[in-house]
Amino acid sequence: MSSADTRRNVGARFRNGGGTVKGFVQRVHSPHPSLNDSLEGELQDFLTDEDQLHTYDDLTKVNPVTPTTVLKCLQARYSVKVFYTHAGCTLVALNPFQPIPDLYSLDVMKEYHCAPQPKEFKPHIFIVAEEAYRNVRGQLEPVNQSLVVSGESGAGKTWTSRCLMKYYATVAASSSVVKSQNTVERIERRVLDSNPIMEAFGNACTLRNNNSSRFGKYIQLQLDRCQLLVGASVQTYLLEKTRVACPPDNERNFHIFYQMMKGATDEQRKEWKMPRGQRFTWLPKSEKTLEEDCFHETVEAMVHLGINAERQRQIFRILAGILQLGNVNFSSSADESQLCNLDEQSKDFSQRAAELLCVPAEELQTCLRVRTLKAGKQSVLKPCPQAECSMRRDCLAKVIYAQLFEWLVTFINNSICADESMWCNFIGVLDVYGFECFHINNLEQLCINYANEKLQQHFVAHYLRAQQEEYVSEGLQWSFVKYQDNQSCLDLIEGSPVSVFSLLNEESRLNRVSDTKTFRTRLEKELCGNANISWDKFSKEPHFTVAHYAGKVNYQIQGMVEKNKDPVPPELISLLQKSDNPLLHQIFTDKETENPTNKGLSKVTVVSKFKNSLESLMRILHTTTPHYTRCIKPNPDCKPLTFQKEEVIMQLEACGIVETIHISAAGFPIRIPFKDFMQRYGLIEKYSNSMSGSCCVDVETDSNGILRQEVEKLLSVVLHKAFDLDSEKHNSWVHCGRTKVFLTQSMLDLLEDQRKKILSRCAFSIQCCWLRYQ
Ligand code: AOV
Ligand code: MG
Repeated sequence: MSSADTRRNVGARFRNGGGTVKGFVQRVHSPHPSLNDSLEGELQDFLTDEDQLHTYDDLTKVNPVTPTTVLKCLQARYSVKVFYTHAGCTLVALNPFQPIPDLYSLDVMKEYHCAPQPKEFKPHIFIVAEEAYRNVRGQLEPVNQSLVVSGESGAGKTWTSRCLMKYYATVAASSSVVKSQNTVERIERRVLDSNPIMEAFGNACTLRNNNSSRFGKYIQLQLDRCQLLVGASVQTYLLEKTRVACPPDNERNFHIFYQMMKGATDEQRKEWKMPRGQRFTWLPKSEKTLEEDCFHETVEAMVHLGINAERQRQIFRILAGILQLGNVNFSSSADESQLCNLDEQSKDFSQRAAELLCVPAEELQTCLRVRTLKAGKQSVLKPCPQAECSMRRDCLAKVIYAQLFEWLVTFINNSICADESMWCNFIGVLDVYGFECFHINNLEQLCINYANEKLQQHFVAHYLRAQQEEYVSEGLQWSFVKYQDNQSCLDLIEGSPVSVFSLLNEESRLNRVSDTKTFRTRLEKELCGNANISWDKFSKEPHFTVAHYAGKVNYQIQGMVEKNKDPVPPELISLLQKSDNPLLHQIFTDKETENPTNKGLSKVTVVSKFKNSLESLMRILHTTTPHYTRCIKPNPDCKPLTFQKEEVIMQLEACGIVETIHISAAGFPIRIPFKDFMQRYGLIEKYSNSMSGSCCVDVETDSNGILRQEVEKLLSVVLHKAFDLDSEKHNSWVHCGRTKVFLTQSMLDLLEDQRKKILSRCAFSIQCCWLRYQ
């Protein structure tokens, strides 16, 4: 079926029902009765009736579905401050870039939570939240849910994730109390308080977003049998630790450093050796700054999570020590066999760094400037050249910061995770860094964009492909809607036997001096067959270009192999293990002194570790029912209420929203095996005929063939009763496959309605009988 055919089908689906169906569409889909009263006409006149465009709350109603009509519709809605729109199975969220009063208030949460059909209300992130919540309870089996929030950098993923967490902390509040380190807090409060801490340590101001997440996170909200929130656990992915020592031009370091600078008391400044006016090399001021740097909010959250005052003191001293390290500079000595020089200022800063990190000052200076070479059983000390000294200093800062972040995440997990016996299901919220394309991109962007490719693949596999393949395997008449599959791009990045990652790993293990050159040559030679990679042979800077699903990105080759090796000189780890700061000591005591030079092949590279962690995330996602939200950034400059068509259309095309709408509009997103279907809805037929008698089918023993007949009979009763539809016209609402029933959301809602009515009638009859009996 071509996309034009699909469009015809969509129209047909709405037209089939005649007047009665319109009434039904109105009930299920739209808070705008005026739209639905004349739905058919408006669908056809879509392009001429621009005044009404903003009323289309589901893009599947747009006819024809093209990038232009979808764009126009979203633009019209944005102009009247409507930011959410359904696109079949996904929710499109446009970023307003300004707080919208009352959009996320408690009252609004309650409204969506208490509604018999939340979809009757305006599209909102709370509909997605509520749908997932009800799905856990299960119309059929209880099943874990995942809320996958995607979109490019600055599109609103983290904001959306916060809204989702607040929603569950409100509607599923168990108010159970948890204790740790002399603090007692309600669990939902703790779960929410994990956000400001993780954002303070893991977010930063970038060119694309003032509060850009520099790590990925998947938080599982744990629910007990009564669907109450009893705990949570967080999994994080690859923190961009290079930022600590090398914040990119015009960007900032992690928020926490600025929060300390702004929020510290005089006493703390003294302790942290941070007098007013002190400049720190690693704290660049960028043009964009956050209006508030909420140090007190972070500290308060730490208190709520049970991080006591002494631990906090240790944390902030470590951070202050990192800042001092950044001001240590080396200059080459005339004689290569001598140590690099430290001027007086640098000596002071290294002295302060040592005091704050609680390590011996002399040893710190030596570790930064001297490499220990192993020659058999003997060790030889070799002075490092200037560039290597700087690299060792940066490496020290990065390893401390990354390990501190990891410790915090573990602490948070210990503080919010419920005992396994207490919870039975979870709702996972996924918020990873969005697709990035800067002027200069390196391994960090390659990993970030690879993560986005994986998510896109999950969407394509789960929704677009699986949905269609199942129609065919179940014997439904269906022709595929074409969609952009990103498998070849993923093969290029992570595939085997040869891919960017495999070559990068090989080069990292071989430890060659000219790794940039050989890596470049091997990429060109061994990956030239993949259409997703290209080179500008005349460019001075060695790079390669990957055609991602969301656009082309140039990656700089220089430094990539080294970043992938991520070597940590063992002397630095030994130094940190000697720290008198109990936290620093604890963090590094168990850390292996890994070194690619002496451990060779056993070293796990950055991309291998990242690939493994993403694969385990994907495995979890596959076991859950996913709900997708696509955040869209309506302009690149983060300007409030500004909609730039070119920006939006690129994002819509990249995430395949038009294909999604086609498949959703023409498809049947709900599938229920015959047996489960009869178990739940069998009573409708039974009670439609009479209020007594036995169930017409024994669902335990019947074969699929007989079950299918029963299902068809039941469906015809329901549809005939509701709309006076004869059986040839059922196809637009429901299909019976070989083993399952395929339904539209509207059909499911109708069945649920009928079931509820019957159950309440039964309850009423029982009550009457009982009263009479009395
Ligand atoms: P991101 O998570 O998608 O980017 P954020 O969630 O941080 O993007 O959103 C960027 C900014 O947009 C926020 O700081 C808010 O100022 C604003 N914003 C987003 N959604 C809303 C909303 N619904 N209402 C009001 N303002 C909003 V990145 O983390 O960079 O990929 O790595
Ligand atoms: Mg974010």
